[in-house]
Amino acid sequence: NETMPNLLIKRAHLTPNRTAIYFQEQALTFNELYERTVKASGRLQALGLRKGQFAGILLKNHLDTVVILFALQLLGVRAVILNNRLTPAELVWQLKDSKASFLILEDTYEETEMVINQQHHPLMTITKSKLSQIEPEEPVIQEEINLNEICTIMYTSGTTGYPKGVMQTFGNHWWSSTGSALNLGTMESDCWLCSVPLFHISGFSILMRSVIYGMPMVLHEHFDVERTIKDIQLKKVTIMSVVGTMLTQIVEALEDRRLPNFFRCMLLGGGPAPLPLLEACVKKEIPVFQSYGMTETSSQIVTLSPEDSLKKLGSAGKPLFPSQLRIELENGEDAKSGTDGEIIVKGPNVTPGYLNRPEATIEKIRHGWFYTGDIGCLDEEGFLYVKDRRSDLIISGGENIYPAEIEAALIAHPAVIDAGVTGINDEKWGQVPAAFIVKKEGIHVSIEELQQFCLERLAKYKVPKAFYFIEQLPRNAAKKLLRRKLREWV
Ligand code: S0N
Ligand code: AMP
Ligand code: MG
Ligand code: MG
Ligand code: MG
Repeated sequence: NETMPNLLIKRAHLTPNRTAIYFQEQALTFNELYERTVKASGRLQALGLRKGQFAGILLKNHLDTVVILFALQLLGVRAVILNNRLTPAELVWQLKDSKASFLILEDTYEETEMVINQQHHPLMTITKSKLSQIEPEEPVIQEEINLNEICTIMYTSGTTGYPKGVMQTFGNHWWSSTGSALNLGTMESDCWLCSVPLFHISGFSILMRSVIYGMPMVLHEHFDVERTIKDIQLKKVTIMSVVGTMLTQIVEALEDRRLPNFFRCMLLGGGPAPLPLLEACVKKEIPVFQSYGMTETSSQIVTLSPEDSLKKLGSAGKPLFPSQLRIELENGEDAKSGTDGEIIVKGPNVTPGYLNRPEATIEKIRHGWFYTGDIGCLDEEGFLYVKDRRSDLIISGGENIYPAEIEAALIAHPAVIDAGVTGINDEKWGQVPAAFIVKKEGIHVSIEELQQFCLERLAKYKVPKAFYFIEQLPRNAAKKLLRRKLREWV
C-alpha cells in the first residue's frame, strides 16, 4: 500500500503544540501552521486550483511561502518551484515546459508577470497579496497522499542545453527525510536553520524534515552571516544546511568566537568542499557533515557520519540507509576501489524521471540506476570521493551553470560566430564562468555589450565574469567543443 496520511495533517494531529517554524519575530505551532494552511488552500481552491494540476511558485523564503507550499499539498496540486534568480525569459520557458496552469508570485516580480502575460496565455498569474484578499472556500482536502504521486518539480539544466523538470514524489521526500534522520539521528532539542533557498531541494528538504520529524525550523529570508551566528544562539539551532560559499563566510565571521555546544551539525552540500575550508572548520570545532546529493536524489544521498568526519576528511561519506551507490566503468563493470568511474545511485529518494521527457529519463535511469554524470571513486571501506563533476557543470555559490546554455545565448549575438564557456576558480563563489568568443570580422563588439546581452537572457550568476576573444575554438574531428582545453588556456 502506497498511501500515507497527508503529512501536515498528521503532524498537526500528533504534536499540535510543538513549534513548527520561527520566521522574523513570529513563531507558529504545527496546529497554527495547519490552520493557516487550510485557509490558504481554501483561497487557492476559490482561485480555481484543483488536484492534479501544476502550479508555478515564484516566491522568496517567507512564512507565507511555507503556508502556500503546504496548502498545495493539502489540495494535491503539484508545485513547480522556480528559482527566483532566473530572468523572465528563463522562467517562462520552465512554466511552458511544465504546463503549469497557475503562477503564484511575489508582488515585486511585476516585470516577470508582464512578460508571462504577454507570452503565455493559458497561464493565470496571481500575486501573493492578491491571493491573500480572496475569500476562502471550504477546501477539498486530500486526507491521504500517494507516495508515487508528484509533490514538487524543480528544474535543472543539462549538458545539452534546455532545463528539465525533476519530478520529486512524496515518497522521494519521505525517504530522503527518513534516510537523513537515520544518519544524523533526531533529537527532541533539534532545530534546523534554513537560509538556503526554499526553491532548491537544499531548502525544501528542511521543510519536509520539519513536518516529518516534528521539528522546528528557523527560516531566514536569505543568508546573512551575522544573523546566522546570532540566531543559532538565540533560537537554539542544532543543525544548519550550507554550501561552501556560506560556510567560508561563517568561518571568517566567527573569528575567535565558537558556535555553541548544542550546535551539532553543519550539513555541507551542493558542490565540492575545499580541503582548506574543512580543515579550518576542524580548527574552529565546527561539526561539518560533508554530503553529496542533487535535485534528482531529493537532497543528500551520501553523507559522512560524525564518527568518520575526521579520519575521512574530503570524503562525502557512505550512501544513506535507503540508498545504494556504485562506481561504473565505461564498459559497464564496477570499478575497483580507488579507481574512478561514473557515480550511479539507486533508492526510494531518487526521482522517477523528468517531467514530459521520456527520452531523457530513459537515458539517465537504466535498470533502476540513476546515472549522475559525476565522476568519483570508493575507497576500500566504501567511502565516496567525488572527483569531478558532470562533464561541464560549473557550480557558483551552489548555483549550477551549464556552459551550453551560455554559449547558446552568446552565439545569438550578431557579432558572435562561435562561443565556448568554461569554469574558472573563484575565491568567493568556488567557480565562475568565463567565455571564449570568436567574433565576426569587421564588427566591433565590447565586453560590456556582450555582458548586457547575456543579462537580458540569463540569470546574473550565469553571465561570464571574463571574456577572451580568440581566432578559433578548440574542437575535435567531430566538431565537438573541447571545453577542457579552454580550462587549460585560462
Ligand atoms: C551563496 C548565496 C547565499 C549568496 O547569496 P546572497 O549573499 O544572498 O547574494 P544576493 O544578496 O542575493 O546577491 C548579491 C550579489 O551576488 C550575486 N550572487 C548571488 N548568488 C550567487 C551565486 N550563487 N553565484 C554567483 N553570484 C551570485 C548576485 O547576483 C548579486 O550580484 P550583484 O551584487 O552584482 O547584483 C546564494 O547564492 C545561495 O543561497 N546559494 C546556495 C544555493 C543552494 O542552496 N544550492 C544547493 C543546490 N543543490 C541542492 O539543493 C542539492 C544538494 C542538497 O540538497 C544540499 C545542499 C546544501 C546543504 C544541504 C543539502 C541537503 O542535502 O540537504
Ligand atoms: P543540483 O542538481 O543543483 O542539486 O547539483 C548537483 C550536483 O552538484 C551534483 O551532480 C554534483 O555535480 C555536484 N555536487 C554535489 N555534491 C557534491 C560534492 N560533495 N562534491 C562535488 N560535487 C558535488
Ligand atoms: Mg544578500
Ligand atoms: Mg547546484
Ligand atoms: Mg551570432
